[in-house]
Amino acid sequence: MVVLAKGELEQIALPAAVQKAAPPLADVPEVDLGGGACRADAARAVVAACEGHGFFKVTGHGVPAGLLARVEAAAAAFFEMAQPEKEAAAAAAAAAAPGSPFGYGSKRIGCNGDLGWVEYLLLGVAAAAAAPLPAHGEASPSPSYGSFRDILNEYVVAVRAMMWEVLKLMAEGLGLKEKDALVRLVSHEESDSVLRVNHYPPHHELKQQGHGRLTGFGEHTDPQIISVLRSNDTSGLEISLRDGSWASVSPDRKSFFVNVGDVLQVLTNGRFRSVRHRVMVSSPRPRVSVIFFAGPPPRERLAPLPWLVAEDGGRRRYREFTWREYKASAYRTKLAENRLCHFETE
Ligand code: GA4
Repeated sequence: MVVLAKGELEQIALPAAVQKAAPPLADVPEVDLGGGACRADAARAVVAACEGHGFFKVTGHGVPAGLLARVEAAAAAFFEMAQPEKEAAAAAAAAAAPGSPFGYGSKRIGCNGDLGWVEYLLLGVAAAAAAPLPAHGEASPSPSYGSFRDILNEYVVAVRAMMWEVLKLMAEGLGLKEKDALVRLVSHEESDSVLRVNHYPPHHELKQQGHGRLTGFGEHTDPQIISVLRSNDTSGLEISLRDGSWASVSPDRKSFFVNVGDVLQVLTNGRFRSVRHRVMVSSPRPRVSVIFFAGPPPRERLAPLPWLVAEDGGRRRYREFTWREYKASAYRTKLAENRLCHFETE
């Protein structure tokens, strides 16, 4: 990890007044996909969680524990490599999509000056091939990156299947006539999804200087439809509650955590909540998380679903826009900004 300049330290290290750790979230909503509950109950639980925190835990997901362990080990090995090696290894991902944020990054998040105590790998996911870029089989600059990419491909296939199941349950719980209305958006061959692997290194030296808690990834909402996160056993994730306070989410490496994204808030006419969240770094152990952000095709026209507008007494809370338009607007914002306000009808 690169040494921080003074201005950067001020942005990442919190002032003493906000050093206090957030209390744990007491009622993490849980959805068991393993058939423990009847389907209608699971669908109701998904909807209630999306309306409440906009966040829930998924158990009984069917993604093999062995695959999760391999992803975790490969990610740790990747981030242990020397800086130039990491940059070179991931350069192919950036070259495959020029002008995109893809590739390896350290501290800098997006392109509008956001900083965090994090290094990451950001990869585009080709929906048709279910493969992060660059596609499987291409020459890789290092054998270790090549095998990491293969493991991530396997992970994407498994997580997508689980995510589709969650989206089907959502559609059922919302009473949509078209049961695959949401799955369709993320499974199209042009669907624009992203895989992010984050590594939050421990910060022994800064801790000794009195900076107990650092901002790993600053507060924000995710722009896409849903995000599916899995982390190792290190804490750090916090979500914002409706009263504006923050609650920490206890890590659970056996489960996944699902976030409602901005587009899903729009599709549901504001019924589901795109949850504001952040990652704070205070643990002596590194945190590693992998997040799959499922987005629609760039040309897709997005607007509140008619059924949900009707249920809301005909009030349409957002205007229609394309995902390309939304993304362009999002990339002009800083992380913490409210990106949906530009698309509200009143
Ligand atoms: C937040 C969710 C995903 O990590 C991400 C991020 C993206 C980036 O890191 O390039 C953004 C951020 C995220 C929202 C606003 C813009 C874009 C950084 C930023 C300041 C990959 C995404 O899709 O949006």
